[in-house]
Amino acid sequence: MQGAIAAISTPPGEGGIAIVRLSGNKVIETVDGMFKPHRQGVQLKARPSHTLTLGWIIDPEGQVLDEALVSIMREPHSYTGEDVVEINCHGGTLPARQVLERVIQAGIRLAEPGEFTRRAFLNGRLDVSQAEAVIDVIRAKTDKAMQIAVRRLQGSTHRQVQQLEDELIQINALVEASLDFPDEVGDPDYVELRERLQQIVDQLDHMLEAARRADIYREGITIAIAGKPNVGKSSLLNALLRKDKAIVTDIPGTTRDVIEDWLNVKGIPVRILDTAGIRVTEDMVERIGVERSQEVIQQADLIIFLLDVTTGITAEDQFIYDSIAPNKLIVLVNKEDLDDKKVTEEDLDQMLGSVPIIRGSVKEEIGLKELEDLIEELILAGGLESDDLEMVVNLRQQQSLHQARQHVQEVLSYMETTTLDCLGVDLRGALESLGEVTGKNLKEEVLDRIFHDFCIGK
Ligand SMILES: Nc1nc2c(ncn2[C@@H]2O[C@H](COP(=O)(O)OP(=O)(O)OP(=O)(O)O)[C@@H](O)[C@H]2O)c(=O)[nH]1
Ligand SMILES: [Mg+2]
Repeated sequence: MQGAIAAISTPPGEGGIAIVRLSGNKVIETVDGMFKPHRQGVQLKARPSHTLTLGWIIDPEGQVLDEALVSIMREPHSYTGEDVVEINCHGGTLPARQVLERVIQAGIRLAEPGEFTRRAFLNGRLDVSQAEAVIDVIRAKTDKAMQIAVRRLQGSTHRQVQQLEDELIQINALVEASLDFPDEVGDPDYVELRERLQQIVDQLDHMLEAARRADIYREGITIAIAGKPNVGKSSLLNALLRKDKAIVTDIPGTTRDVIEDWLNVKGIPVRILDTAGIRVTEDMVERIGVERSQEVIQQADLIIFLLDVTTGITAEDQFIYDSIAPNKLIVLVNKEDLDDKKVTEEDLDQMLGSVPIIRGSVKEEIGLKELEDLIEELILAGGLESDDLEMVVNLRQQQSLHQARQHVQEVLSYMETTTLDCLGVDLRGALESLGEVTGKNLKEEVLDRIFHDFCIGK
């Protein structure tokens, strides 16, 4: 067991309880030295694993710091695989801080970010892809993102990669047999070899494709609402969010900053941005707002471009349209509830070509359902089939899978024309890259980077 570490594992601020977590050598004995159980004569070190004990945490002078429920979990059946103590203090910042300070006084070191999880990894409780899934579980913004992360936590990636590794090891053995015993074994069966390697490439492609599509569940996508002043952008934001988030007035130039919020579209987290109406303006504050808006519009994955039916298509509209790539655009012709209609089909045809167009009224909620369906359709076009869930890997793992694929592809390209020991080099390269996915072959600095993404106390 390694030296003991401790941290507050609950978020800062007020709450029902706060937990100070300890892991490592002699943590149970150390807490015994600062704990006075309500039931006299009880000692934590004599208690069985996975039990709770209620009592007082006391300072060296015997003064009570807090009442706490202390749980102990002995190695190897704990999160880290080491002896773990969790002190459940009263909520609020102070009790947990005082208890942590007391623990540190007793000679236990403060944990680094992710150090508990890192120990779980080092003790074989988790592989790296599971450790990374822990972060995704913590950060999941929708049910679907959570579902994907939990699957990975259960080790689904590990099993997939293991199968590919087994297959590669067998193929490598075939190649080595031919290399070591050319007279007895002869050349490998190239037709069979090619078939089996191609299957590995196909499987890797499948995993990479699933990962790419799953990314949107984790990262989400960004939709920007764009248009000239007063077309109804903020009204649309409020309607989509079903709350009064942005200020709406009939004064052009109301919104001066980018306003954002999250929507959940079939499990995909969608960041939706209301922007300042884009126009040339002398007002300095508004101008900064316009610049910011132009920036976020450029970066958005999808843009809802609003036109005002009562103004017709103006030079301002044309200017905004020209700055947006048409492949990620939905046009909403707004204010159709009003009689003064100046946007004709011909106008739209001429300006927009094949971009999807909805005519409606945000105020009267006409066309909103249609807009939401269209957004959903466009987003889900890049979405995930349910049986792909098993295969989702993160960016780091995608890179390793990609490298493995390159190695196997190399073997396929040169199989008949190169020497057997050259093939062996690439086969072993592929195996090494696959080992990185689950963390078997990860270098120390990569591990450092992974675990530093965690919060302290996890
Ligand atoms: N009649 C009618 N009025 C609307 C409709 N949508 C928005 N409006 C009105 O248009 C005015 C401007 O709406 P906003 O949502 O503030 O427009 P905006 O595009 O955010 O404007 P800026 O922030 O100034 O760029 C308000 O008075 C709204 O009530 C609609 O569908 N029909
Ligand atoms: Mg606005």
